Order: sequence, then C-alpha cells, then structure tokens
Amino acid sequence: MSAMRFSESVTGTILDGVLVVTIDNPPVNAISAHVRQGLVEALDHAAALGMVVGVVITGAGRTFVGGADIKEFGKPPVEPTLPEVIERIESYGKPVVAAANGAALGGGSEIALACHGRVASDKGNFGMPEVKLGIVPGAGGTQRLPRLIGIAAAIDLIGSGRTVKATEAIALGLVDSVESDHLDAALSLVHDLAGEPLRRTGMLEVPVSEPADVDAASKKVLSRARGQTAPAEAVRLVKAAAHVELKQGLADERATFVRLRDSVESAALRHVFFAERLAGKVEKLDNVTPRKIEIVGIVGTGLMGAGIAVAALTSGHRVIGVEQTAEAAKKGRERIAGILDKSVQAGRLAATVRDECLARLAVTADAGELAAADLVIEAVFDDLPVKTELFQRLDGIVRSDAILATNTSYLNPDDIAAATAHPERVVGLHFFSPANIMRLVEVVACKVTAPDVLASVLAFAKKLGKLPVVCGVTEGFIGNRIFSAYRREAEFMVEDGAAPHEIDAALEAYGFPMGIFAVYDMAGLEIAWARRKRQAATRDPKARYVEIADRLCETGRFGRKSGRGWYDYSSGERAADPEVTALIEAVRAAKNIEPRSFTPEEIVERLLKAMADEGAALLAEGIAARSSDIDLVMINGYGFPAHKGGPMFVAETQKDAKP
Ligand code: 3H9
Repeated sequence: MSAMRFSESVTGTILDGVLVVTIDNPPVNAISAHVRQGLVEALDHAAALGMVVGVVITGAGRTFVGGADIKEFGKPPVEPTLPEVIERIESYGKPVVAAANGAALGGGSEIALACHGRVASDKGNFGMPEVKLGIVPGAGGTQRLPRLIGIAAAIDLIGSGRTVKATEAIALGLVDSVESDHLDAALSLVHDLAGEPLRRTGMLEVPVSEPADVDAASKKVLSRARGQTAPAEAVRLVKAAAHVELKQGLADERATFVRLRDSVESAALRHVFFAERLAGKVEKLDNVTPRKIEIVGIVGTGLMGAGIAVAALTSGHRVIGVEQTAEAAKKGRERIAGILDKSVQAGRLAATVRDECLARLAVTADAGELAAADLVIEAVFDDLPVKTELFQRLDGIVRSDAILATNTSYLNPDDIAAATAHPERVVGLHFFSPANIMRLVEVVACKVTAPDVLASVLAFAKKLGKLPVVCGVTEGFIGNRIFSAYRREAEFMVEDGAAPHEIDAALEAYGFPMGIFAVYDMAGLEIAWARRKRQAATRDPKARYVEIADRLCETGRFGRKSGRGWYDYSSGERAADPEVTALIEAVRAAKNIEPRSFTPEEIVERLLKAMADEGAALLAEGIAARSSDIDLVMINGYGFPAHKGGPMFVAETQKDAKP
C-alpha cells in the first residue's frame, strides 16, 4: 500500500494490518507542531479503520525523536500540545508500540513511555535531558518513568539527564525488547497485544523503592546541581509520583515545566545548547574540503602532550609521540598508558579499547618518524625560541601536505608560523588541561593559515569529541585574555578592601566551582609572576597595577603546591591566612587606600562586567566571531556556570531588560 501523509512530517503505511507511523522531521525528528498534528491525524485514521489492529510509531533516519522542538519555546503555543498527544496515545483503544530506531530523548522518551509496548533497535537509546536545558520533562516523564522503572532509577535518569543505551534500558525495564529488526518485532508485539487488556503506563502502581536508594539517588543529583533549579524540581516531581494521583502529578509537572521554561536559567541553557551547535562553524569554510587526518604526531609527551595523545588515540587515530631522548620517550609512553589505565579503572574505557589504543601508539626519540604524520601538534615548553626552532626542524621532516599546530597558551602563533617555510600550514590548537577530559579547544587562525588547514583541524577537533572555538591571534587568545581582565578586576577589589575569600565566596555562591583566588592557587602563581616580570619593562606606567600577587611570590607563596598562596593549606584545607591579610593591608597603606566593604552582589557584578567588557573588545577586534563563542570558552574552560549562560549572555540579557 502506498504511504499516507498525515502532515508535512508524519506519514503512515499499513503493514500486516498495523499502521506504521513514521516521523520524518530532519535533522532530529523534533516534535514540532506539524509532528503533533500528524500524530493525532494518524491515530484518528487508524481508529476509524477496522482492519487496522494497532499502530507502530517510529522515526526516519538516525533518530527516533529528539524531543520537543526547542526552537518553539517562547513562541505562542500551537495545538495540540504534546501532553494532549501523549494522553491520546496512552488511552488509545488499540495497541500502540514505539519502535525506537535511534535516540528517544525528552518528549521522544515521553512518547515511548505512553505507548503500550516499546521495542528498540540496538542503536536505540533513551534519555530525558531536560534538566540540561533548565527544565523538567513536561509531557508526563516524571510521572510515567517511575511507574516503569521505580523512583530511585527515575531520579537518577531525569535528575542527571543522562542517556542510556538499549541494553541498559532493557535492564531498567524501560523497553520490552532490543531487536536488530526492531520494526518487525514491533509489528509482532502489536499483534500479541491486540485484544488483550492494554498495559497503560500511567495506570501502573509505582514499584516500591528502598528509601535508602531514593535518598542516595537524590543526594547525587542535588550535589551536582551547582545552584541550578531544575534538578531539585525533577527530584521533587519524581518522588511525588509515589503518592499522588497521575492527574495531580501531571498537573504539577506541567506547571513546573512552564515556569522553568520561561525562566532565565532555561533561556541561558538553551543559549548554551545552540551556541555549542554553532561553535566551530565558519561560513567561509562551507565549501572547503578538510584534509584527511589519521596519523597525529605529538611533540612533547608531558602532561599536556599525553592528554592530547589520549584524546587522539581514543578517537581512533594513530599517534606518534616524540621526545628528546629514548628515556623520555619511555616515560612519555608510560604516562599515556597510565592515563588510559585510569580511564579503564574508572569504567570510562573498555580494556580492549585501551589495548587497541596502545597498539596505535608509538613514542620515539626519532623526530624523523613524523614524516608519516598528517598533523603534528607541538606541546613543548612555552618559549618562543624553543618553538620556532622546533617548527623550523619540522619543516624539513614532515610531508608537504602535513599540518603543523602549536599548543601555545601565550606566545604569538604568527611569530611561530613566520619562522617556517610554509606559514600557511601553521595553526594554533590550544587545548586545556587535562586535554583528554576538557572539551574546549581554541582553534587559532593565524594571519596566513590556509582555509583547508583551518577546516581540517576543526574537523579533527570535532572527531576528538571536543568543542572547538575559532579565534584570531591575541595575547592569551579568548580565554586567557578574559581571564586576565577578570583577575585584574578581582585584584583591584582586593586592593580596595575586599578579602580574597569574600570574592571567592561570592563567585562560588554564583555557581563557579571555585573562586578566582582558589583557582589561582591551584594553577600555581609562579608562571604568571614570571610573565609579569617579563612584561614589566613594557607595562604602561600610568595603568593601575596591583602588586599583591608579586609580594606573595616573593615570600615563596606559589599556591597549593607550596602549601601557601592566596590561602594557607597547611591544615589540608583551604583557609584564609592572617599573613596574607597583613600583606594586603601593607600594600593598601603604601598606596593610601582606605579599604571599603563590598557586597557579594557588587563583587559578582564587577567581575562579570570586566569579563563582558573584555569580550566586547575581542569581538570589536575580530578575535572572536560571535559572543556565544566567548560564553562557551568561559563555561568550558574557566568554570563559568552554564546555567547563567556565560558573561556575554548575562550582559546582553541585562541590557535587554533595561527600560
Ligand atoms: C523536551 O523534550 C521537553 C518535553 O519534556 C516537554 C515538552 C512539552 N529541537 O546536536 P546536533 C537541532 S525538551 C530543535 O548537532 P547530533 C540542533 O540545533 C528537548 N532543534 O546533532 C542542530 O541544528 P543546526 C529534550 C534541535 O546528531 C541539529 O538539530 N531533548 C533539537 O550530534 C543537529 O543537532 C533534548 O534536549 C530539538 N530538540 O545529535 C535533545 N535537537 O543543524 C537535544 C537538536 O541548525 N538534542 N536540534 O545546528 C540532542 O541531544 C542532539 O541534537 C541529538 C542529535 C542527540 C538528538
């Protein structure tokens, strides 16, 4: 029978007496208004056809249903709503079975939950990532999921927003079966269910959970919330499912969903979601074909080089690590193997994958081996003569079509490129430490970097599972330049009267995992001190300069490693130190500064403004292409709370809010 069209994105075919309804709304089959309308039309159609025994719902392409259409949020509602569609599915007179061909996320999982049976392909996966968008499920997820899998497991899934593969979904009781021919299995299930009393998820009793398990699951979710509202609301709603009627639970869920959807927190997280999809997109590269990158050379296998090597290995690349001596090469290999081993111990990597990675790894003292590399990343000491000499040497070793990348944090990659015979093949790849864990990579386009070189490293970074943000050349690139402005402002406030621990407490209350002075101590103060000493001769003598950090270093306070920095760590804990207070007071007195007090709000406001002002300068200079890129850098590299959207988002929303 030919396909029936129920709306622009929903079609149906009758197979073996069952209406197979396919949602085809690329790219991810989000439940846009026409999908909801099409589903209702399809259900009406199948209800009226006596020969149809039931319905299968599936998705076209790689996704079952990627969730509600986030682009519709904030627009006037269009009937039917998703809860209405879902209510229709659950109360339907004939069996409805979900055949999850791929990801069933958010509203996609909620559709599946309302069906009378669920079959997944081996590529099927399930999740309710709503909390990551600052909302709770809004179409029954918090009430139906616990009825299927219990309160504790539902708190874990909804509160964390994590996705489970088909095998875990089956163990949890979320799906009935996983089949390679999921469609065929779904058709059989419809026939099995036809004529039997239907198992309506919303009517099920919530299985009894161990209170200790519920407590543990809730605590885990809340401990990771970092000031975000949605996870606690999700926990509350799931717990309520155990003791309120479905109708009441659904009403509470819907009201909470609507309230959170309209919150600044959700707007911020949606901004981050779309910013991530936009990052690394460069219009002028649309028609540029990236070069193939399979073999990656890494010069320097210290902490940074080893982390980059692990990221490249676990994403399927061959890696050639290069060190200066055979002894250092042996240590480098051990370092890389050690990181892989830790990942296996932590359950993040299968032992077989680690073995495959090690089989693709060579670490050598013979730089000549880099002749095989498609891309060479330098991760050696951040010193210009060292790097230029290395790049000149690489020029004579690598193939003419190989790409050379520098991982410098502060040097000018244009200077490094200029020292080579082919500057157009040089690019910056600024990874963050530990490079195997941190998602952010600043991809630095030098003055003469060739478009296909840029396109190639962007594709490479994405293959590594990283979040690449393109930027131009400036001291510290996007992140460290903003960080410097932020640090400068924090030091101004300390000189003017705020205590470092007050500033840190204000930042932590705002949602940063750690305040700036604690971060400073963790990173170590000596590298920035050395840089300041180098810059002293060229510093504008009229610009305000705070000497406190220099004084700390002069007394051997280099941060956590040395047991003392902005704080004292001698008790094993971070503690404010009267010696530092005295030192700060002496600096203030020498400058005749009368200390004043700062409220936490003022502290945060001034620091956010410093970041946003520097961000605006980066945009004006063309270093960053879009303000959302700047937000991503601060969120993924510097602990800015994602649920606040980033410094640029905050500045823009505040500007919009002003009359
Ligand atoms: C929800 O369901 C609420 C309900 O409980 C209640 C409702 C009443 N909507 O990530 P990709 C776009 S909330 C609109 O690169 P992948 C995305 O912007 C929702 N657009 O693909 C991008 O556009 P562009 C809960 C969406 O293959 C394109 O699709 N669901 C949506 O790497 C490709 O995206 C979620 O939170 C959407 N829901 O990964 C799931 N999703 O090409 C969010 C994606 O213009 N989505 N787009 O840049 C994902 O996690 C991933 O997109 C997915 C595919 C895993 C599905």
